[in-house]
Amino acid sequence: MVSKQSNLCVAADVTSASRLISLAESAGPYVCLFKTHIDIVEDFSPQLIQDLLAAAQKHNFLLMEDRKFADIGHTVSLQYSQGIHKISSWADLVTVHPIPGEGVITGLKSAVTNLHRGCFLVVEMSSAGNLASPNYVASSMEISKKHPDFVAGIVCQTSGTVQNPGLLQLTPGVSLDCQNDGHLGQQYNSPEDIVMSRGADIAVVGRGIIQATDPAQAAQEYRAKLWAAYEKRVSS
Ligand code: 6AU
Repeated sequence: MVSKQSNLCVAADVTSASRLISLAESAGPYVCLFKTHIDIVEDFSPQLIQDLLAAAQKHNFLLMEDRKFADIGHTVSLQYSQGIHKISSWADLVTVHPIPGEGVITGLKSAVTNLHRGCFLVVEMSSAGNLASPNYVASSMEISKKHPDFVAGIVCQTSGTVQNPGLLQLTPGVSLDCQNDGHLGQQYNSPEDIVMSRGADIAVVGRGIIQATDPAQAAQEYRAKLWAAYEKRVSS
């Protein structure tokens, strides 16, 4: 983040391998994290993973697979390491719903004994009407404390949810142009609000970049605004 002066994570929600790699090449220089939903890629192949890893190395970003694991420990350990995507073999980071309890984390950890891997716990969502109650958030934060060797951060919306300075706050729902996406439920804030008022360390931008006419230029613009807000917050 510091060397690239970037607290931008791009949400690369695209359905073809060529678009995914093209985004990694165009937005890659401006992001610290490249977030995938690998199960929406229609022409997935192991070669795509090799190409993503090469882009990650070339442009110095980490790969996050937004799998949102949410099952019992045994099942998530298989979902993480097996099947056609073999997520644990390439994704530096994954997302996890704490709804099953601590076993979801011990299950994931059991699949990656020798790899340098981590997760982000999704404790609050950006969507309208989401079910994260204050009790759910508090209990989820308790779980996060038990696994500092694997929980790298928290996906949440509110400043103050993350009080442990050892955890990064990742916050989606960021747009320069829109306040929502209609009946689909997403809710957006500006880059300044997300960092200054909502406490994001890293901000997730999807359609604001990937649907822009020039994704590289949009990524540059979001990076500059988000980093300026971050520097302002940490120096105030
Ligand atoms: O900017 P968008 O709305 O095009 O994309 C937002 C991205 C999507 C969602 O799957 C993801 O952020 N997301 C998450 C994550 C990161 O876990 C949590 C959440 O509460 N809201 C949300 O939109 O790839």
